[in-house]
Amino acid sequence: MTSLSSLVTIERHILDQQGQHPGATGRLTSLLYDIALAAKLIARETTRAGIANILGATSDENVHGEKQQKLDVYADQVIFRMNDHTGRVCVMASEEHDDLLPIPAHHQPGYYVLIYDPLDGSSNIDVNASIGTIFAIHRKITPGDGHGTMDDVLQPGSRLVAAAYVIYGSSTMLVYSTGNGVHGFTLDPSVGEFLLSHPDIRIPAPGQYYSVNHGHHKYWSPGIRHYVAWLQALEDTDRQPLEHRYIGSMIADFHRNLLRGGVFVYPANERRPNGKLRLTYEAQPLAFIAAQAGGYASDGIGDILDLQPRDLHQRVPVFMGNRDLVEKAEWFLRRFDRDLLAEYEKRR
Ligand code: P6P
Repeated sequence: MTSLSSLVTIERHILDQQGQHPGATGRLTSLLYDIALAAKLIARETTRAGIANILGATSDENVHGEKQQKLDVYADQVIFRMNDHTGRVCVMASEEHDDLLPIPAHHQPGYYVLIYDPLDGSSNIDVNASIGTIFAIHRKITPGDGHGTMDDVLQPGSRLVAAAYVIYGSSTMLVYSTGNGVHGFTLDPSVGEFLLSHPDIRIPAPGQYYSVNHGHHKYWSPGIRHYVAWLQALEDTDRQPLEHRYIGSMIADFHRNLLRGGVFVYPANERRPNGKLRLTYEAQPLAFIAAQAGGYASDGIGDILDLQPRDLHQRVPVFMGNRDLVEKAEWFLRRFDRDLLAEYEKRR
């Protein structure tokens, strides 16, 4: 029988965390609870995607020209509908929509900004690989208590109030931070509750894994090639190589590296001069979580949390994980890719 003292639900934990914020109003707590509820609804569909005829692609494409999978349309709609009427959010933005998602006119806008990637790695749905949802939460910074604007959304990651991701894998986990460490919860489907399973996650050192798509090698810059060779210890007789693990679903790769130590790398390359991953709803929230777990996230030049986003769907090169492994990437890029970095810096 599980002892009652060990049954910490996400609601209990968020409330306890809130207790550490004197003057907290409980609005963020309620917003995080709404996010956990949306995660449960999405988890229910991901675990039965094959049965619920929710597999496969729709006939539509998203703003990036990517075929929309039925499940990410469902996830996008669930998250919006769980938050559009609560009076806690002033504006939302989603990977699936070109523009902002305003709060419907008949609902009172709130104090927070919710930006999300409803189902990252959704191209893996049909092959049953782990996929994930990513959330970023900012405070409204524009004056007044009306609807939020793009200025409220395009804030540096250093101003994030909270970030979370959900991984739908062998079990469903929700990992979040409000700036007081990183905490993981595992969904107990028998009771429909997220229960604390990974308190105070710290990224272990030294990192064990590196995650990069070797199929892009021919498009890599000299700096990236030298960095990956270093990760593989190709020229070092006195150093062990890191293990290569790459699922092609960032949340799954990020989550393993967070728990076991390692670095996730999606660099700029010849075909993607700004990388593939988006700043506001992928890189920023994961950089926030990585930093809270004692790690670091860089675009190859500096801290991703310091970047001022220019566009909602702006892409950014990403190196996330153990600080020493990420800073090594910065070193190799400075050493071998000076001209490329100068060009990238103009677009940064
Ligand atoms: P590639 C999924 O489409 C995604 O955005 C991330 O989840 C994943 O890490 C990456 O793209 C995979 O991209 O180019 O290696 O197939």
